[in-house]
This record gives sequence, C-alpha cells and structure tokens, in this order.
Amino acid sequence: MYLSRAFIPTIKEIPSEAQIASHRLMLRAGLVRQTSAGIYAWLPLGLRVLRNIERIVREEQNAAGAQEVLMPTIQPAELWKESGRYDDYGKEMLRIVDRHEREMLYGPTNEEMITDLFRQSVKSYRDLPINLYHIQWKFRDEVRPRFGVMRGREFLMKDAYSFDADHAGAVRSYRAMMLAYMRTFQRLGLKAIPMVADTGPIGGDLSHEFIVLAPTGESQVYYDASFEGVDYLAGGNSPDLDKFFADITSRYAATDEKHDTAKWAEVPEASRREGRGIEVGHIFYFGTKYTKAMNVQITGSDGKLFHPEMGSYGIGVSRLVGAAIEASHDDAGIIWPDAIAPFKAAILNLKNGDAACDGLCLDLYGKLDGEALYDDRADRAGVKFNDADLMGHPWQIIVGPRGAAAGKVELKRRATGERAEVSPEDALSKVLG
Ligand code: 5CA
Repeated sequence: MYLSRAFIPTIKEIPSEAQIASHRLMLRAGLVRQTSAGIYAWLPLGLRVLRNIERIVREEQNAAGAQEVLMPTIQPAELWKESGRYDDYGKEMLRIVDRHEREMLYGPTNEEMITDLFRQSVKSYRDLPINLYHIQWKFRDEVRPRFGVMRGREFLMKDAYSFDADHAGAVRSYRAMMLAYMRTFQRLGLKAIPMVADTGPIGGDLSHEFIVLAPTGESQVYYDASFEGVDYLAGGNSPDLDKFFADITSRYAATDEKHDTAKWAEVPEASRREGRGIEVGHIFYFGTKYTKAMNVQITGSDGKLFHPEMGSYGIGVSRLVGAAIEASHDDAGIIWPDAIAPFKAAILNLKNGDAACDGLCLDLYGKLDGEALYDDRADRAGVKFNDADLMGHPWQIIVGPRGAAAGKVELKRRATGERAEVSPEDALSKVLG
C-alpha cells in the first residue's frame, strides 16, 4: 500500500476521551474511529490487525477440531426465554422489536442459538463430540463503554461451543480448548496466563480466564513466574492434554477475586509476580445447564435419552487489538508483535523523485508483495520517521540518496530501535525471515 493513497487518517492531538495508551494510539495511528459510544469503525490499518488475529484464532480452533459456522447477530427472544436468561440479562441486552411485533435481540453470546441448532440436527451419541465456533460481532449495552475497543458495546468475539456425551468427554473438550488458547496467544506474540475464574451469568462450575499482562489492565493478578517460560507450541499435533492441564493448573495464578493468600504463601518468594492484566479470553464448562433448560435429549449407547454436556469458549478478538498495544508500546507509538502487525515493514523514501531512491523503494516494495507500507509522501524525513514509529511496523527500511547510490539501505527494528546499514537483499531476508 502506498501511504500517499492509503486511508490512514493519523491525528496529532490526543482525543480527551481516550484515557489509556491503546485507545489513544488506535485513534492517533488511524486504526479505528468511534461512530457511537463504544462502537467503532475499523479502518484499513486496524482491520489488517483484526484480520491477522482472526486468522490465527481460526487456525488454532480448526487444529483443535472445532468446526467453523457463522450464526446471525440478530436472535429471536424465544430461545432466551426458554433458557431463562431473557430476563436475567437485564439492560445489557439490546432488545429489538421487528415490524411484526416479534421480539428479537442483538446477540451478546450464542449458547441458546447453538443449543437450538444442535437440538434440530443431532439425535445420537454417535455424533459426539462436536465443537462448533464462529467469529461474529456481539452487542452488550455496557453502562460505561471505555478504553476504546477493549470495552466496547459492539465487539468481535470468537465463541466456541462443545457438546459431549459425558463429563469425561466434556473435560477433554475443555482441556483441548485451553491448550488451543495458550497456543493462540503465544502465536499472537502475547504473554497470556490462565487463571481460575468466576463463572458469572454464563454459569457452570469450571472456568478459566486468560489474562494478558499490562499495567493498565482492569484486574489485579498474582501468578507464578514459571509461567513465563512455557512453550505451548512444543507439544506438536498429538499433545498429552491431561499432562498439559495438570502442569498448567499446578502453577499458581489468580485474579484478586479468586486470590488465595494461603496458597500464595506456598509459592517461592522469588517466583511471586503481581501486576495488572486484561482478560482476553474466558472458557466455561457448564454441563447440562442449557441442554436441560432447553430440553435437548439424544439417544445414548444404552438406547436411553440423555442431556449432552456443554462448554463455551470465548476470545475477545477486537479486544486483543487493544490488549496487544497495551502490552507493547512506547512514547513514540505502537510496537506490533510480528505475527499481527498490519504490515511487516514500512519503506521510507527519504528523497522522493531521486531516481536511485525511487527505484530501490519500488523494487523492495514489489518483493515484499503486499506486506509493506510504502511511505512515498513528499514529506520531511522526520515526519516519516514519526509516523512509522507511531504505526508500529516491526521493521523500517529507510532509503536515502547517499545509501541508495551505494546500493545500501538502513534497516530499523521498531522494538529495539536498533539500526544497521545493509544491502537491500539482507533487509528483505530479515523482514521476511
Ligand atoms: N459465552 C461465553 C464464552 S463463548 C462468553 O460470552 N464469555 S465472556 O463474556 O467472557 O466473553 C468472552 C470474551 O469476550 C472476554 O474474555 C473478552 O475478551 C471479550 N469481551 C467481553 N466483553 C467485551 C466488551 N464489552 N468489549 C470487548 N470485548 C469483550
């Protein structure tokens, strides 16, 4: 993308409603714009990040055996009356009446709808286990939407729903999702820690939150430093789920709601870590809560009818964009993890119109094949440096007339600030490697 043509409306003044770094930076760097309280339009730069996160989430859900569907955003109220949650959900639910006076709602989550879809089509234990997920917009009419996309009213969620024949199967599904989550966050370039959680209005008695560490997080967290070195990708294609779960749950981690000072005291002092965190995912096992309430029965191996066991598994896809920035930025701007950066590199042409500079930039741009943002604007070098730092591309390839004449470029790593004069070939292999 040529920056001179790109719809990336950066702004200099910091909007007063933006209290935290990610909100300010997302507005300043032109990633999103607010259209109503807690509702955002995603602009090209922000959308590329959102899509990158979605892709990794999807790959890991598929790898864990979940199947993608796409349910609507608008749901009939009847399903929620069946489960008993229509009244419980209160003012957070956006209720709609259609022209035929039918009660509808904008979905805040999809347990009821998926249970209904399951009920219509699955009749036998032989069809289990099944895990279905979608990546879809949700609406929750939060009293105080704030922190930009981190606590929006409309937000993008990945939500998966598992169905199993018995408790042991449901526990297996839960552990498989937990591992998929740890792999997902690691691939996104984030340090996330699973913590025992309250189940809230979703219900059930086994639940974990996934917390990304960041000083502005809403939750106070306590965890064992040994979490920091775990490689969740090491298990390959056939991981031992029980070993994984035993290992993870043997380490201490809790938000303040669940903090247990006696257990905390058993963690060696040198390993105790305290900080703030952002909840980017939440998983729940709730057994037969919905299959009973909505009267879902299928035939078991003994020929008798039974209620299948369920779990639900959410990831805040749009919240992750903000969380990643909270976890990784400096005074100059965003520092994207490589895996989710909107572009792998920015190419900064310091002398537009100089034949050597233009030629070298265009050559690099072609070879980066859609992965570069080319700053071809007629602006001063300082403006280009500032914008590249603000937008947070992992690499900057800086092309000036003196270097270009000698066949050299400058390569800057955004995260460390390290700069080196290298050949264009070396720059490309670093950026693409
Ligand atoms: N049905 C379950 C799991 S599918 C559920 O809705 N879980 S949840 O309420 O915990 O939401 C899942 C994730 O969505 C949260 O961990 C959080 O990352 C994200 N999320 C929740 N509310 C918001 C919000 N208002 N703005 C942005 N993201 C949100």
